[in-house]
Amino acid sequence: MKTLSNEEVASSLEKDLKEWTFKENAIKRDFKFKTFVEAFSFMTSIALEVEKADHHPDWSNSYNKVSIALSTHSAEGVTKKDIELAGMIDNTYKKHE
Ligand code: H2B
Repeated sequence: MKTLSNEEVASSLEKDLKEWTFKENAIKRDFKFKTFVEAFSFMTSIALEVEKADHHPDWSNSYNKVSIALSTHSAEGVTKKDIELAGMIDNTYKKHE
């Protein structure tokens, strides 16, 4: 799969993914919850979906915070799959916040 150009990534973020930033060849967003259980339940919902799609986030969790970076490792950059996954993650967040 081919990577998107910097301009293509920037315009996708501007349009639908306003909370995401583009840095270090990945798109990134930090999420915050009231509790660890809420953060972990958000991650669990995402985990089941990404496994089905066979496209996985790079992420970390600290108590009630989850930091996510998306890139396509095999393409060494951001592809359409990452933009789609960011949209799915935002929708999941709306159900969990
Ligand atoms: N996730 C991401 N983010 N990038 C990949 O290149 C990738 C992946 N490759 N999940 C998948 C799994 C690959 O390893 C399997 C074999 O399809």
